[in-house]
Amino acid sequence: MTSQEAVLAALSRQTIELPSWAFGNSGTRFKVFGTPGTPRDPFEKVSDAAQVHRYTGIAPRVSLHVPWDRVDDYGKLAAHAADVGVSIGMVNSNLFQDDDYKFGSLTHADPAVRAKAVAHHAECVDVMRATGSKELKLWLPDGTNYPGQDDLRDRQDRLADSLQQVYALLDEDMRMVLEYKFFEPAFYHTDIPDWGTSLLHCMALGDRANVVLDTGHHAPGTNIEFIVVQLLRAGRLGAFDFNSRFYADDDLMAGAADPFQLFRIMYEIVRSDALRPESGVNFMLDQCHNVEEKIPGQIRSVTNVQQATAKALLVDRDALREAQRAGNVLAANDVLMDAYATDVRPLLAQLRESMGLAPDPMAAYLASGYAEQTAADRVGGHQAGWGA
Ligand code: PSV
Ligand code: MN
Repeated sequence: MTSQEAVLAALSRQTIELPSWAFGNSGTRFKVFGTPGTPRDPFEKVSDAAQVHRYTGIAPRVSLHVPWDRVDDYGKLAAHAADVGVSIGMVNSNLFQDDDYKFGSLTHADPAVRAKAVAHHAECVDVMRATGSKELKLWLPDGTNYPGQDDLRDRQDRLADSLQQVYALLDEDMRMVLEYKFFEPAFYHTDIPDWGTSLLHCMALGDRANVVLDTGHHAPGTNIEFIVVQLLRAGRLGAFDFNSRFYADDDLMAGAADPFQLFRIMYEIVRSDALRPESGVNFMLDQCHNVEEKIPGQIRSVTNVQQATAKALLVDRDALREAQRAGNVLAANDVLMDAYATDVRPLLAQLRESMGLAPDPMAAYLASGYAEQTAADRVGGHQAGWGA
């Protein structure tokens, strides 16, 4: 196999999972804007996600968020997904939109609130069984705003206990991934603020609990690829939530703010041979499209991740190793920068044509008339939004 063939082969196996909530309306705490054609229920969100897969060929799964994607018949939702050419991926629980969780969910001082938060995961596991999903994702908003507000140590102990109960709900072939975030909504302390805390809890739980790295959940300047290396070494990188940020957890399109960082992350993935679907890393997007069109926003994000991956695969690893061993700093840096500077768009067009797809997914989607059709069809009803 020539190296170009090897790169194309690796790219043809790459998959990226889409968040159902990217297709609903979203905004900031100031305003959520409506858009014509926005899905009104989870079925329409899945249909929109399928459009992204239809034109990119590498986005075959949709992640659900419960309760945002609650339906009467989950079997029907999974069947609808199959009809439109995708499947249900992770199920994300929601511990941040219930009045009872004001002072915490799985960490709450009141055992009744903790029990409620655990029970919510039993519902999520039922959704997983009904949809064929194998992964449960947890993110906790838990934390405090003021020193002394609650006991930091007790909260960790309660968290460990609650997580054990959630883990025990999983079937043998299911796994759980635990996300961290350094601040927000809490401002003084967060109960799972970083990868180390998430990893410690995962290690205490067992082999089927791994860490989720959301690229927007770090302090500015954090070397995220270094965290990727650590988690891969430990065999505990469960998933990414890709998005990009200029300030905090901005949830902008992946690769829009810092494409070089995305390349550096994907290089470490390739370097550790973790791109293969069997590696156990789920490459997901977690984004909100507040001002841009949603389906095109997802297409752009998928192709940004794909471009970063192609560049990472093009790194001449032999030349890099040689330069590193020789202590040739500039030559080593050049090898990486050469790959990063490569225009991979022709290669990706070639890949798509070999997959029977149009070379330019964005142009093909825009020409399809889907946006105009859904804007005309989806009239009346309540548009889906972040939180509904
Ligand atoms: C929290 O900020 C988070 O990143 C979690 O993944 C949530 O489930 C998601 O955002 C909701 O958009
Ligand atoms: Mn996330």
